[in-house]
Amino acid sequence: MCSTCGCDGDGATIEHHHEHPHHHPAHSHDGHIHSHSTAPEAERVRRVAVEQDLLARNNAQASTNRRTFTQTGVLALNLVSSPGSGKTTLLVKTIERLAGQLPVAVIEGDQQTSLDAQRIRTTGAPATQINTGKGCHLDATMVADALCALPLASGGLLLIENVGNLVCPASFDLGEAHKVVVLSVTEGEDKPLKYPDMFRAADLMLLNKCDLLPHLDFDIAKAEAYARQVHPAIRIIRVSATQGEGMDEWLAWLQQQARACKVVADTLGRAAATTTPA
Ligand SMILES: Nc1nc2c(ncn2[C@@H]2O[C@H](COP(=O)(O)OP(=O)(O)O)[C@@H](O)[C@H]2O)c(=O)[nH]1
Ligand SMILES: [Mg+2]
Repeated sequence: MCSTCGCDGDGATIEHHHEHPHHHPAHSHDGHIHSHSTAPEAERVRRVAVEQDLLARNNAQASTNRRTFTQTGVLALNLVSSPGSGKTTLLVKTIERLAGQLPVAVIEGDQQTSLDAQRIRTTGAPATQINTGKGCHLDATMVADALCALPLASGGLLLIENVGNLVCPASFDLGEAHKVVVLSVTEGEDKPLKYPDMFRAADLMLLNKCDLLPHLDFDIAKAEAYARQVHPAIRIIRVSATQGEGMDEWLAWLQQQARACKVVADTLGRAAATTTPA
């Protein structure tokens, strides 16, 4: 069960391309977590302990993932948003624009279907789909398992599209360098205030579908102010995945972050080489 909402993630399957989907029990979410105030105190304490254990185990696996990314020199990003904000569209356009410049691999998270992984594969990029079943977020073990089937190139990108949900994915570290929250202008300005954990957890907010602004009653300055109210240091880029606005700034940010990851990996590699006895 998810420690945040009590949803059941036990039925997750990972579809490796060219393979049949298989049941994936390794990351079982055990425990039964609800936060009803009427639960007896002992039961409440037990549930809090289970919840803490669940998050501790996730954090341990996330650290292992992060070490892998750091040593390999891969920039791993966790894209989070509500359903339909344009994550997959953004990923497809991003991969197309980066062709020949940066190697990109993608992990797709949805409760059901491989539709998004199929959309990514049309670009030629390798993609692995994770279906979380009743689960509402990806966890670090799902990502570790999905990595087995994905090529990670030094200096390249691993883009992880999380399950559409502005709540639970905020609590689950996948080992990413940054969470990137996508908010589309059709969702209302108030979402950063209503879901502050997510906007606090993200280092970058992509404000998508800006091409629709002339048709909407959406106060973009207010949306940005709300995001900064909950996370003063959050970086914001206004984009339109379909029309291209802001994509240059987003791509420049990606390139800069990817270069920084490669520099760290190269430095670690040289340090390891000089300390290894001949
Ligand atoms: N007008 C407009 N529509 C967009 C934009 N980005 C995505 N969409 C549309 O929004 C819908 C949901 O997009 P999708 O990428 O599937 O969202 P996801 O659920 O976050 O992966 C699709 O119909 C897209 O064509 C955008 O920048 N502008
Ligand atoms: Mg999608």
